[in-house]
Amino acid sequence: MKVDKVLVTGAGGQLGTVLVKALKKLKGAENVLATDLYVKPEDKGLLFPLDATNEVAVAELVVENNITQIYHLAAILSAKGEEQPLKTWDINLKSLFAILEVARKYKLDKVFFPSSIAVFGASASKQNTPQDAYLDPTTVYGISKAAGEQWANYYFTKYGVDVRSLRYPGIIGHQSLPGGGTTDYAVDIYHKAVNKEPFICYLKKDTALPMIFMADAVRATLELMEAPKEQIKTRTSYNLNALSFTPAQIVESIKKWYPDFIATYKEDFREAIAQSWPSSILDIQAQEDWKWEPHYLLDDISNEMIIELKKKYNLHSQL
Ligand code: AKB
Repeated sequence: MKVDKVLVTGAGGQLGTVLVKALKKLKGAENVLATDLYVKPEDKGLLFPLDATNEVAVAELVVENNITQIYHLAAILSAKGEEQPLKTWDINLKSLFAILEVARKYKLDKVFFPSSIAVFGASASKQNTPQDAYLDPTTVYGISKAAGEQWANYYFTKYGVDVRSLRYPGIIGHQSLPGGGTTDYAVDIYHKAVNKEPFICYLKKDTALPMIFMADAVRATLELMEAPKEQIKTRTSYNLNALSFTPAQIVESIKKWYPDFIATYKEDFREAIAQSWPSSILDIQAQEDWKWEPHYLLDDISNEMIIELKKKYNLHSQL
C-alpha cells in the first residue's frame, strides 16, 4: 500500500503546532515533515527551516523526502497583514504559487490550503453567511485568501491538482498562541483568566465572530483531507461553522469558573476588521459533502481551556 508522505509549511504556528501532532498520529511520525521559516533552538530536529515562497527549496524537500501531500499553512494573518499590505500579499500569494506549482510539476496527491472568514466583506449577509456569498474582503489577508481560493480552483480545474480548502473561523486552543489575527482575543482572554489578571478587549463587547475549538478545527481539516475525492465538490473553499459569540458572551462563560473575572473594552483597528466579517456563517455544503459536524460549544471550550491552561501555568490547586 502507498504511504502518504506529508509536508507542512507554517508548522510552528497556532494551527500547525497541533495539526502536525495529529498528522503524525494518523500517518506515522516518520511520514510528516514539519517546516517553518524560523526554527527556534528548542524546536531543532522537530521543525525544519523552509521559506515556502522559494519554489526551488520546496521542490528540493519534496523530492528528497518523496512527499505526496502538502498542508500549506504559512501566511500572514488579518491584523498583522494591515501593517505591511504589500509584503502580506507577496508572502501569501508567492508561497501559494510555489506550493501549487510543485504539486503540479511533481504530481502530488493532495494539497491543503487554509482560507478564512476574512474573505467576506460588506456584500455578504452579516448573519448566516452562505458559502456562495459575494466576496469583497476589506483586509489584504482577506484579499489574498479570496484570490488564493480562485487559484486553488484553477489548479484543480486546469491541472487536476487535488487542492482542498476550509474557510476557518477564529481558532481557540490552549496548545499554542495565535499571532497577528483579529480573533486572537478569544485565546488571550483565557490566559488572563487563569492567571487572575484583568483583560482589556480590543473589540466591542457585542461584536460577534464565528469561532471554532482547536480539536474541531484539526478534525475538520483531517476529515476534509481524508474524504474520497469525488465527495469534494467545492474547489474554492468550504465555509466551516462551529459557533459564534461576542466578547461579552465569552466573559460570561469564563465567569462560571472565575466569578471575579473582569474585562474592559478599548477598541482598536481590529474592531473595524471584525465589523467587516460575518458574525455567523452557514456550512451546509461541508455538512453534506463530507459530513462535517462540530462538537464543542462555548462552555465546553471554556472548560477545556481552563483545565489545560491551569496545567500549563502550574496552577493545580487554584480555581
Ligand atoms: C484572523 O483573525 O486573522 C484569523 C482568521 C479568522 O483567519 N484567525
